[in-house]
Amino acid sequence: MEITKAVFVTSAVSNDGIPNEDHLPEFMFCGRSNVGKSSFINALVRQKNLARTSQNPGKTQTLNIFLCNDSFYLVDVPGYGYARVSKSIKEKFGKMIEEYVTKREELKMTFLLVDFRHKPTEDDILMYNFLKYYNLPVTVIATKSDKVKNMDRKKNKEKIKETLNLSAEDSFIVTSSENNEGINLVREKISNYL
Ligand SMILES: Nc1nc2c(ncn2[C@@H]2O[C@H](COP(=O)(O)OP(=O)(O)OP(=O)(O)O)[C@@H](O)[C@H]2O)c(=O)[nH]1
Ligand SMILES: [Mg+2]
Repeated sequence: MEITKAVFVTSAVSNDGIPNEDHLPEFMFCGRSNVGKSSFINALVRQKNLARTSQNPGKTQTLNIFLCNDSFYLVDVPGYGYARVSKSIKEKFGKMIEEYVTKREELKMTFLLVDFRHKPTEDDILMYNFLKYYNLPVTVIATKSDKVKNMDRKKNKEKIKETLNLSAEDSFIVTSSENNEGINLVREKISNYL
């Protein structure tokens, strides 16, 4: 599947702010701050600046909704694990994502982004278990593969799967928004669902 049309719809701070009267399926991209969620969405839709990205963590601060091919939504959410965000903001982000994940019937599949260079953090493990608890299909996306040496790929892959205790039914895809590795596999995941 190609995403031939992708438009920003709105930013929301709660489920009520997301218009979806047609009940189109929604796909969420979550993960640590700076892991590359917004860049990944841009790679997926082949647009440079649809989702706003930054070198500094903490860029995305709301649920950002993009309508694709007039038939489904991609949802970009604030990252977690960013030390310099105040406690009250962290709680606000946490509540926003929790409400979205637990109450949103249109949310059909989730993508958990982790950095391919590093062992998943405690927050990553919590997020993965949280999504599993709500019976949401999870695809783990390892990001920034362009920064990983060939000789380290196998080792890093195993480390991530093992640390998250990845279930057999969940997919794991190595990707790069720089050179587009794996991006097609994620488009396929979405089109298989559709
Ligand atoms: N080399 C490389 N850099 C990447 C890749 N994906 C993202 N980046 C860089 O990582 C930084 C963070 O990217 P974002 O997409 O803004 O990250 P985010 O997860 O949306 O961050 P928050 O909105 O703060 O939660 C930017 O400097 C991107 O250019 C990748 O695949 N390869
Ligand atoms: Mg972002």
